[in-house]
Amino acid sequence: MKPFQERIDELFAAQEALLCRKNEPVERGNGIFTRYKYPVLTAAHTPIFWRYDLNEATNPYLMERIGMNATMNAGAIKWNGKYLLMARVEGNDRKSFFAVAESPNGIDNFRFWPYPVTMPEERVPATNIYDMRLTAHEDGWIYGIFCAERHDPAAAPGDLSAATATAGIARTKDLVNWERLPDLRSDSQQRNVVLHPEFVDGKYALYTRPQDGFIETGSGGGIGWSLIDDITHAEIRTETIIDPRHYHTIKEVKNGEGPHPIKTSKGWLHLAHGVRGCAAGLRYVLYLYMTALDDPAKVIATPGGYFMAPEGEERIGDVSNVLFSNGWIADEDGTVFIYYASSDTRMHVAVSTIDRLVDYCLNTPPDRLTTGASVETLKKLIDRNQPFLR
Ligand code: BGC
Ligand code: BMA
Repeated sequence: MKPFQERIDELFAAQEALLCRKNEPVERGNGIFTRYKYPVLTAAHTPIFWRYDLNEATNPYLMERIGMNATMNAGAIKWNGKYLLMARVEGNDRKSFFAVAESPNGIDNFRFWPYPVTMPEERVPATNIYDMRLTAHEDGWIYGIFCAERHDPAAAPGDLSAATATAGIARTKDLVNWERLPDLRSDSQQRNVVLHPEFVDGKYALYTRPQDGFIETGSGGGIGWSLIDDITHAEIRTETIIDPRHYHTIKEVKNGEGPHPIKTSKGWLHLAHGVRGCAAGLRYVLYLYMTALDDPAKVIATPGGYFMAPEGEERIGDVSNVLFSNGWIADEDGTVFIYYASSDTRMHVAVSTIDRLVDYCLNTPPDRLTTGASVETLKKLIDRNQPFLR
């Protein structure tokens, strides 16, 4: 066996090469966005000193002591000129936790901060927390809203899978020290709850996703909207569905808001996920929609079908056939970095611009819900293109 120090040096050198690898755009896209070749975060990006005991006396074989299984579903924010991902890191023990990874340019060189987030507990501690949406609110706080999962106290004896999903709420000024607020009170279970960045009618505004059970949305009709009187005791009193699910679409079974929408001159630009069931299980894809500038709950554009779906290696992972996004960053120059996870395993980036994404939303035909209507829509484009064909 090589000397201990030599083995350690090799470990660090190999990781350094991974962390410093330059990312490359994948050319020949669809004009809407550009994918980047390498995942921006994987389990191998987590610090070596999280996983290994570096003391030869207690770890002579230099074995991993705490395994990291995946990095996924990251919130995102630009912070002091750096691109930050609030990753959902999942250990080999299936517990997720939050950890910040920082990049100078948004596309590569993501490096974890030394410690994961210590999230204060609610009155009833959660078993698992995941999928944080970050919102720098106009009240001056940065909020993180995430799913807090607990074993269902009403579960039948022996049923160890029945669980409850609740929106956990916390806020911070520095992304290190968090103040935990009471979980969102709601008659239904909630996942994919997102805070709108501005006050609406003087109130905090939440995108919600009511669901009857832990997995099934049941009568939960889609992405909801609710105004909240007091964010320090957040409670849903009224909830309206603004983006409904629909039979035989990409969001037949479930949908959910991604990160908070981006404000553009033409309206609020939203990124969401849609889910359908198939023989292979649930298929998660990403879609966009827009709402009115003066009324973020009023849908003004619904481009049909998916915006991004799993491709190549993205298709495979712990939960295959899944793209999920809860983080994007709009830069001052109009560039948009879309951070998405594939198959609950790794994080990627795709890059576009506000202008392109708005053009996509306003000019992609909506889903008119039947084959007949889709063929008519297609024929119209073919007709309009005739003069341009040589
Ligand atoms: C998992 C989530 C998943 C949810 C519903 C949770 O236990 O951690 O990733 O979205 O179950 O399937
Ligand atoms: C969900 C999400 C994600 C996850 C997806 C696929 O319900 O909330 O946590 O990526 O399932 O497992």
